Amino acid sequence: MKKKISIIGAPMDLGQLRRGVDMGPSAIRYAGIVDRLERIGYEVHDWGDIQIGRPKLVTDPKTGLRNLEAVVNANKRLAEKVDEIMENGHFPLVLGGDHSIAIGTLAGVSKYYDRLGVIWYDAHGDLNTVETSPSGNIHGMPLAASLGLGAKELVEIGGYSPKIKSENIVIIGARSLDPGEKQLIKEKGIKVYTMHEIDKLGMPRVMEETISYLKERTDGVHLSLDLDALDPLFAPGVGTPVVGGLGYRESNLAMEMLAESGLITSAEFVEVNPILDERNKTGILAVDLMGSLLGEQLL
Ligand code: EXY
Ligand code: MN
Ligand code: MN
Ligand code: MN
Repeated sequence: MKKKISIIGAPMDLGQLRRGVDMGPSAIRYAGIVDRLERIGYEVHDWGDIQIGRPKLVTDPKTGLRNLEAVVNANKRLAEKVDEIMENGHFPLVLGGDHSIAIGTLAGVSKYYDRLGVIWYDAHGDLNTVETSPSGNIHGMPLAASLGLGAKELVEIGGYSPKIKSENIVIIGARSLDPGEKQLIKEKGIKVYTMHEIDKLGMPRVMEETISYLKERTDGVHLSLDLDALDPLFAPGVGTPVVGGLGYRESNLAMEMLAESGLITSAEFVEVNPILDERNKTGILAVDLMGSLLGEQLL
């Protein structure tokens, strides 16, 4: 019987300031994700995109949060859809949109597990709260919100909190962390492989350690992959590029090792912005990584 994957797009650009990332889901579809997964042997259901709305862009005068209400409402809708996909027993593959959508994805997924793990593949920590955010952009807060930290409206999406525990998180690719995030990582003992550890240990060792670390303590693992984890040479189409990032093959190897491990139970690929891209290079890269994650063989 064919394994079933349900794709859903969240064309979200309200969690940050650069227009264009709302076209991420179409850029990924345009790069051929459905055919790619069918060719691997999956039965693919494309649920289309959730409604984001085109609200007036606002900043809360008290908290500095941008577009809070619209981001919350869209993530509630995403959580419901992802919940439905989980109930159908399909593998949820969520296409972003900026990284604020991870709040909705995790709200839809984590209730199906007792101890959900998360691999946060990202140049950033996305661990900011109202108090620590330098920007008020909610795409810099989803991991904190999913831990139960930050604005109540974000933390309570899906009707429960927290979604995940700090000991079940592994951040890979970090190279741009704010002071408040570094503080939180230390306080909570979150496992982080910055670019320094990755350079020193090599991706094979980082993935071996990550896989065994999560295997022994979780009953499902969500991959939240922000394309800005990769070096801008390979992924120019992202809103917050940071030089000195992960390589093309290095990231495909990471995905291939995750595929071999059988660990990943849901995934999202975020921050693809075709307006900032070169001929959909980042959309094509995202589809390559999804293929590797979902078992594409080179031989
Ligand atoms: N840490 C910075 C902030 O909170 O504004 C930048 C966050 C970028 C977030 C992108 C999605 O990874
Ligand atoms: Mn339900
Ligand atoms: Mn991110
Ligand atoms: Mn990022």
